[in-house]
Order: sequence, then C-alpha cells, then structure tokens
Amino acid sequence: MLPTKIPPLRQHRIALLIGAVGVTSLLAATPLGLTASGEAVAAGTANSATVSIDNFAFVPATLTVTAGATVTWKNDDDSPHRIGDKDGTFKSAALDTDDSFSHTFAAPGEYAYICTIHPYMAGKIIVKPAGPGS
Ligand SMILES: [Cu+2]
Repeated sequence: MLPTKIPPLRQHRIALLIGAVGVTSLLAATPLGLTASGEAVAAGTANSATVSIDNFAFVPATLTVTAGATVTWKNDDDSPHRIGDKDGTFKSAALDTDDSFSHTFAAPGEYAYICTIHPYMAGKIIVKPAGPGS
C-alpha cells in the first residue's frame, strides 16, 4: 500500500539484528551478576537474597526484596554475630564463622535490624509488595 513500506525480507533482517543485539547484551550482562558462589544470580532470578556479615558490618546494609523472599545472612566474619530486628519479627542464634540464618519476608515493609551482640551493627531489609509481573 504505502510506497515507503520496507520490503518484508528487509523487515525480517532488521528483526534478526535486534534479536541478536538483545541476546548479546543479555550474555554480556550475566557474568557481571555472578559472584564466586553464584548467589547474586539467585537474588536476581529466584525470590531469595543473601546478606554477608563481614568486618562487623552487613553487606549490603540495605537490601530490597519482594514479598515472599527468603533472606539468608551468612557470617563471613571471624567474630560471632546474632541477627535481630527491632520488632522481634526475626531473631537468629549466635552465628559463628560460616554459619547462616534465613528468614522469609511475607509482608511488605521496612525491617530494621541489628547485631544483638554488637548493636552498632545495623542493617535494613525493605520488602516491596510482589507485583503482578514478578
Ligand atoms: Cu555482631
């Protein structure tokens, strides 16, 4: 109909090109999300995430997840630590080096927590409502 219409074969080739670029950028992005243990991939795809405890600090100090996510704290420090939030929603036992503790966050909200052994160690979990697309 339109004189400026792109021939069907050419449209197909453009679509292939766009597809190839999309796959390439996906492949390029994937290794950046990897940690040595692959935990960051799990955080991005499955509904779980890990907070590392190292050098008397929570890493990341603030973590955002969607409702239903399971957060695992892992003590990578040489000193024992014990997780507890201010409202008593979750509380771990004392975690020795390499010990971990998990809690599933069903309800959206902001959960500030500390190490109850070293109260100056503070962190926060932000739980967003799970959207229809997630
Ligand atoms: Cu501590």
